[in-house]
Amino acid sequence: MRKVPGLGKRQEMKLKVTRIEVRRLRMPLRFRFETSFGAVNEKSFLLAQVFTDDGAWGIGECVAEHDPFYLPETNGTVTHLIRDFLAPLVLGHVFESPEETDTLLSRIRGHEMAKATLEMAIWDLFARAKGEPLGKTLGGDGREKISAGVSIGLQEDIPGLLEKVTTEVAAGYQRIKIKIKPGKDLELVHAIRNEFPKIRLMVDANSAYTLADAERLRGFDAFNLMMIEQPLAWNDIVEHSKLQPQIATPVCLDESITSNAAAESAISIGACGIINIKAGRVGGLLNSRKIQATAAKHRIPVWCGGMLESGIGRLANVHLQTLPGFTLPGDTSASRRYFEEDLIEPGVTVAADGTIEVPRGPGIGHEVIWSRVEKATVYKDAWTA
Ligand code: OSB
Ligand code: MG
Repeated sequence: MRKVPGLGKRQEMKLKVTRIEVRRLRMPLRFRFETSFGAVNEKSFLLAQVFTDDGAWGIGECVAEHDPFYLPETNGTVTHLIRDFLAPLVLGHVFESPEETDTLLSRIRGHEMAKATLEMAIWDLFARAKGEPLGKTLGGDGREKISAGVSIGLQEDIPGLLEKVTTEVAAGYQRIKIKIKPGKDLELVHAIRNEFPKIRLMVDANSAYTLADAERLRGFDAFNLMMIEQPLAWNDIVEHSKLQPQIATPVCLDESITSNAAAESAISIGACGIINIKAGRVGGLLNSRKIQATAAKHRIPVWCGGMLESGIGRLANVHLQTLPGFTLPGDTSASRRYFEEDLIEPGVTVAADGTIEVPRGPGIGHEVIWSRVEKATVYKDAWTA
């Protein structure tokens, strides 16, 4: 990026993407993470880097997993989409703003995770080129810290779960989320509430229930939960609108919200009281910003979800949470919880008061440690304009 002398802050920036690199990485997780849809011991994911001819670059992390058990996309489908449909549109395109990316890719239906991977790399490219933190480029409110929460997977037994909760509460996390599924639900919450009557607590079912379970789900109302996340089918907003009036605990939607249109629909039919925003799930940061604005208009709180990201995606999540609507602690936790060695330095850390500092450096804001990226890389592909 050449900076044009004499032009003010509002100078027009034109960035032509001439090279895209996509790699798949494998990183061991420090714990087994079990949800109602499966369990993982390692993080298997894609990173995309976009380049201009004069050496500017940006990086984006994909939230797709090895298998299509959370949502339909996988590392394989994302690789296919980028190679055959998205990279050809991005390569050679002269971007005047990161917002353009969504329009450029709009002819492709669905494949939000694939689109978000490149879109987030292009946001990072612009932020670095401007020499400012990603959150600023995105239009964040300039807050210096965000509130951190934590997501605890299904455990072997209740004592094991209580031990995890104890550890995370002691670490300062401002909100505890636990995973549930039929057969492992009310008694978990009951046990936690006995020991921790006052903590901010919520549950995430990852679509493990049906409307026929409404009475069971109403049982959660006794435990003063902040919300119940995605109790019903991943693709069914209407069913959630039928459940919400039957329970007092606010429903939060995760899987069902893959676009701003879905957010509008869900809110308009009363399917949820809270929305979990994951940039990777909604096609990127622009759509995250739109959903946040839609929710704010209807006074629906939002928070930022997580997908066990490496530091690269984790930092993007930190910046996203500087947008005004993010009022609740999210699922962004410390790098150390997940990995012996993260891909960034410094790693994301959580202070004793349960906050994370927003990086002030350009782009995602911390240094990418390329030797670690290389070590974790299984394969790499590159395309040039
Ligand atoms: O539903 O929020 C979810 C992880 C993988 C897939 C789906 C979800 C999650 C988490 C983990 O809850 C949040 C995190 O620690 O990154
Ligand atoms: Mg969830």
